[in-house]
Amino acid sequence: MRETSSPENNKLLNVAVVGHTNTGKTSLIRTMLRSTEFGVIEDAAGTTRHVEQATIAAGNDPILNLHDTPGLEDSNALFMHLKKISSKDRSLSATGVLARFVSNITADDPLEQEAKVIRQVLRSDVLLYIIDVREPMLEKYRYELEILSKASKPIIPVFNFIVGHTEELAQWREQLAAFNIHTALEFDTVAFTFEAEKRLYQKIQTLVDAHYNNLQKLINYRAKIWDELCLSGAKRVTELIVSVACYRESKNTKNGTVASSLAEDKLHDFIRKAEQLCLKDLLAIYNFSEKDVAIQKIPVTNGQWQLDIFAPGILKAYGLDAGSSALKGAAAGAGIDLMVGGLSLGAASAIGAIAGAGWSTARRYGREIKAVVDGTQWLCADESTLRILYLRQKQLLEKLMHRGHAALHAVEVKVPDSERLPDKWSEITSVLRQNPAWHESSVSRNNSQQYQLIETRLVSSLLNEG
Ligand SMILES: Nc1nc2c(ncn2[C@@H]2O[C@H](COP(=O)(O)OP(=O)(O)OP(=O)(O)O)[C@@H](O)[C@H]2O)c(=O)[nH]1
Ligand SMILES: [Mg+2]
Repeated sequence: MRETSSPENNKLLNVAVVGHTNTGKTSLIRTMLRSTEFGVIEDAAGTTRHVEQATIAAGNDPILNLHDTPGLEDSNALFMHLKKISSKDRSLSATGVLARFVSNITADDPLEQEAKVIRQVLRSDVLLYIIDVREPMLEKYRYELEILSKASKPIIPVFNFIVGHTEELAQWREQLAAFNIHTALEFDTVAFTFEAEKRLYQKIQTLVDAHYNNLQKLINYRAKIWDELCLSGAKRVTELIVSVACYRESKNTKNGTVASSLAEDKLHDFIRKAEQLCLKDLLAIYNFSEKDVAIQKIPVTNGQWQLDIFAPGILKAYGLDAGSSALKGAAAGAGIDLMVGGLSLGAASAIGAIAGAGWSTARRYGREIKAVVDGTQWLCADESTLRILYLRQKQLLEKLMHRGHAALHAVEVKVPDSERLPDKWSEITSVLRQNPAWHESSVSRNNSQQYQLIETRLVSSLLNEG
């Protein structure tokens, strides 16, 4: 325990979120709260009219209060007003000038909105100053900074709207240095990463030492929640891959092509529905709204994938080479793969296999063997379908976890398919195909070592840990 770390009277840390109007103050608070319920967000100036408070907790322990404030609209007028106060009473300190301003303001004063902000600033321990980097550092921002620094509270500039604005960002950093502000955060509220949030708390830790331990508690708590969230997403996708790879649709070849295309339709239908359900679950797990989906450019409309998994252009859309040897032939449609444990069930060899097989083989492969005798075959999801299913969910997961944004400024590197797929992919899919009973969760499946290994491989590869 750090000596200095018990805040006076167990008072919560108070963080004021301030800045020019329409810079994303309310959006940042929503992101930090993981809630779309807080405040009102609009692409218009003066959306937030009053100071609003929300508390961030680590489980049941409240850690800090966030205070949303109205945007500063007329910093020039406020600056001049403060100057007047200080010239009238030269004995006032900078903070004293601010205090005098807020105590003398009347309800109908044109600076009443600004007074609400300054009142909260004076009551807070640290200020998050939100900047829309798309705007140059105009005079109004200089005034804002001059005014805020009078409060003698640590100021952490937070750069918002950073995506695609590297140059402007560099300019802002340079100009803030002139105000002796050398620490700032990049925090795109919509392209948010857990790392950025962690850095934000760590910055506050260095500036407000009395709250160090409490903030550490919050960081650890949030890290745990984040890991669990990532894991449940990856597990949900694994469940999808497994259920599809294990799935079989029987078709009776004796009834000819009609039965065959019916079986194919049924298989396609099953896969589409399974993917759809997984999408719905993932959006729910990550608490993604329609708007988030649009901002992250996820190719989903009304909760549905824009491109059907069996659409002709899908291989290309997911960067798969239709001419690659692994996919040749397989891409033509759902293939039949009845290689069972090295036991080929092609009609000719099946006869021999049955003749030579012992009781245990017959028990294990009984259904397959009977099926061959009956002329029943099974359709399984083919290689290209499984690959697309995997790659599409992996891409989706990355977007949902906002991982993709870490490399926003980098040119996208084309990674060969083989490296994007999990280690031993073919072995995984082949084992899954041979275990149709695994297509649903069961005690025996979940206790099987072979299954657990596959699950671990898929999960760690989805989380890029493989
Ligand atoms: N692309 C993008 N848009 C953002 C981001 N942050 C906020 N916005 C949008 O910017 C607009 C303003 O956001 P608000 O959170 O209402 O801004 P504010 O600073 O609270 O505004 P006032 O309360 O009016 O002072 C909204 O349309 C948001 O959706 C961001 O990081 N990236
Ligand atoms: Mg607001």
